[in-house]
Amino acid sequence: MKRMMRVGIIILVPLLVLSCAALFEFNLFDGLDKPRIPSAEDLADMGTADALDELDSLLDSDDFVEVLTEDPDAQDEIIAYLNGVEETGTPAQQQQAHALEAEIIIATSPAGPLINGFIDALFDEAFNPDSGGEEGTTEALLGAIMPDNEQDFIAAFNALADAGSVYSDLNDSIGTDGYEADINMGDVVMNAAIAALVAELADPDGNGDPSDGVTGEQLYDWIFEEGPVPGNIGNADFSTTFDSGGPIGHIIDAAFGGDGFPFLD
Ligand SMILES: [Ca+2]
Repeated sequence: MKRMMRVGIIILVPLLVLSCAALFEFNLFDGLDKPRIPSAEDLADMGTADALDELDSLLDSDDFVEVLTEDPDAQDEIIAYLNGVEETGTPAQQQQAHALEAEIIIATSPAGPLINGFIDALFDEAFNPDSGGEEGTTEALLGAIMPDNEQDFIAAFNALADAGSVYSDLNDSIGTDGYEADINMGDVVMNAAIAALVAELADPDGNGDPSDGVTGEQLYDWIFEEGPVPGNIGNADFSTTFDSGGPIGHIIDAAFGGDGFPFLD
């Protein structure tokens, strides 16, 4: 009996230590790993230039984006801070703030995974028509990247339409002051292009009033539920979306050195 107890303890103690360690590790690193979201006060204390750079580097972290996605109040606080910089910053800071605002809107919505899926699919052999596979079709590509439920689809559509309007402001700022910001335009231009297409659907005349546009609900019904063709779809005109005078013309020029969108020649 005594021996059994000893064997039991020999087995039990390491187990306990291990489970405590696991518990400890779990609690400790769960708390530590989660990136802290800076408050508006933190950002103000840093000074504008450092605050913008800090947000830029935080947004490169998937963990940060995940934490921020779960905290709409923190998103609002950061976006309000960026809106302030868009009003009062130097031209370079205004441009960086616009780019960060649009990035936050997209990354914290289902549009973020959608765009990442789209970019992955572009480089995926399975969706390359030249590879001759059955999957090399627009339907397969859309099927792979489109949010498959109505709520996510509409949230992605609305986020892209909102971001499209912010990119249009960025575009105007570049048009007025020249391209000043220290931001990666290669990253910006892909998001801006997709957002501009959705914004054209959502608000064709770009006046901020969506009553002349198509809603995410109508689009989802039409594509997935065999609903009617959205009444305003004819108002959208994509023929000039990527032109130099279009909503992101200056962004495209800044990204590609004034040569226009290289894929559209
Ligand atoms: Ca409108």
